[in-house]
Amino acid sequence: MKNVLVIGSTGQIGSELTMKIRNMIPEGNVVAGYIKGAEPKGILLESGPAAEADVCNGEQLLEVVKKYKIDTIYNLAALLSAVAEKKPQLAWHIQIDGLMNILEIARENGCAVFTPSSIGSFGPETPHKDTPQDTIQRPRSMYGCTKVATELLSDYYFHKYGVDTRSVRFPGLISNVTLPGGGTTDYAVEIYYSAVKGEEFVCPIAAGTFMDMMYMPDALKAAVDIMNADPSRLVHRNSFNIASMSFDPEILLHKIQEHIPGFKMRYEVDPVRQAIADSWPDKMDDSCARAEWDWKPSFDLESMTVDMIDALRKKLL
Ligand code: AKB
Repeated sequence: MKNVLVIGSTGQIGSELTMKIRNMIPEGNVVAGYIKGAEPKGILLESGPAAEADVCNGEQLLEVVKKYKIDTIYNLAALLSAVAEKKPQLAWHIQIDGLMNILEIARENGCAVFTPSSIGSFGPETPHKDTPQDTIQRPRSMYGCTKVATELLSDYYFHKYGVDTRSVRFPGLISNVTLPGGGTTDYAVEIYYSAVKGEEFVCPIAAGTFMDMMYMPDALKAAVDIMNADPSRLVHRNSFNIASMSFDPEILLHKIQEHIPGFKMRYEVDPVRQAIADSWPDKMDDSCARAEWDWKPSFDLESMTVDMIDALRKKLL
């Protein structure tokens, strides 16, 4: 990995991943790819090259790949689960037509490709406890359909053309830098903002709904480590289960209350998000990632909560 294009560099994952990779390979071109209306600003703009790189515009992508001699593409363009339910055709267009553009360019230009999958690639028939690496994937959301297709297409390009595609199934990601937009797991980020601001939190997900979650530093580490992994050890490619913590809104509330005692929450369940959440795993088994590329998270709920509250106090107060 030397010259890297991060597509979706101003999004929740991209904004932090671009900076992490720039710090890792200061001698390389790490291009912050963006679409009109989501241009990079501040340190993201100042610390390296930036280029318009719309997944739906193959010619534009090819120009960027050639100009910066890109060898690795992080494809983070996506509509998250709740938004994708409102705009299913657009979600398919970005997530699958866009992916095809990237895979073709990767095939012709020898690039490795990371396109994340998600807990959203599973569905109601999937075993919800200790969800195995290889299991039933019959999601009922458009987001889930695009994630299963992403896994299949990425593996297809590896087996048929030798394109070096690898990825992970991200849990809900929690960070204090850039907010997510339109996901089912967003509540687990927004709750920290309310707690630090001293506001009551209105939770759209019902008590008792367990989902896998992960702190952003671990997610970034996974995204980098899988692309640097020794390929001879990889039995799987697209995509690996990775896990670090699983909780429901009550557990999260009580954890935050240990640090901010007066914090209050009430429920106003959003039926769209709740139906999606009910179909997702409670907790994935990530033993294949541990065995094949030494995946190991650093944060648990307690250490993440301490860090989130500290960072948001500095940012918001
Ligand atoms: C979402 O909630 O849509 C995402 C995800 C789990 O993929 N955060």
